[in-house]
Amino acid sequence: MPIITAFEKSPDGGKGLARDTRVRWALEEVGLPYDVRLVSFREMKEPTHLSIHPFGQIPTYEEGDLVLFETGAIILHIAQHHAGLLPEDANARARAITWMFAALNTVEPPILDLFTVRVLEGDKPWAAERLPLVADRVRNRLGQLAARLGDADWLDGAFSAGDLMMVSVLQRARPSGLLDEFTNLAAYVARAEARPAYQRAFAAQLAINAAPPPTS
Ligand code: GTB
Repeated sequence: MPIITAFEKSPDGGKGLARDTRVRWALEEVGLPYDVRLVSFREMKEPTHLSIHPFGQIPTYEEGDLVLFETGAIILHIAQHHAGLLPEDANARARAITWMFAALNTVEPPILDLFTVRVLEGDKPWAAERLPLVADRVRNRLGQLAARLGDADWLDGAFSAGDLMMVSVLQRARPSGLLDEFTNLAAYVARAEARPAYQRAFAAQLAINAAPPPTS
């Protein structure tokens, strides 16, 4: 059974925004049971964890001799070895993988910049000036994605790892209010979140993060 790592206590308090949720979701979609090893922020930076994740982050994925980090690589691995997340047709499969890369390389960076300026740099004197610039970059990207999605349920035919990754990335745009500016994208995310596999993944991370702290 694969083992993933996750925050002992996610800073989001169980909203599901930490990146173990997307790996849990992929595992649930393909029906693969998994174990979780929880790590503290201190443990993430210690040699044992650094030997499996060079950047001292979560999530990681261990399966026999195989050790992976980076959610893109982990979810691609899961999708390539288990039915349910990639189409059989070779071209359709390549397009689904393209959407995974698009989510990670083209859509996620401006959304993370927005999180940085809103949350991590919010007290800097220049934050108020920078915020609208970064927000407009997100708006531009979401507008392009919204135009492509149109009124389709998923990005390219049936639900795929490309949708799983795109939705996981879009969820980070929700707290700023920008996701809700695009009604078809907000509905796309809601549609994905209604999937039983997502619900199980969300509940599993919530059970850890909403639990009271240990008393000893
Ligand atoms: N590119 C890597 C991947 O996709 O796997 C990024 C991994 C990553 O950023 N991991 C974060 C981490 O370990 C957790 S998910 N951070 C600790 C560190 O770098 O020291 C990022 C995250 C954290 C918190 C929230 N939140 O509270 O809302 C959301 C997302």
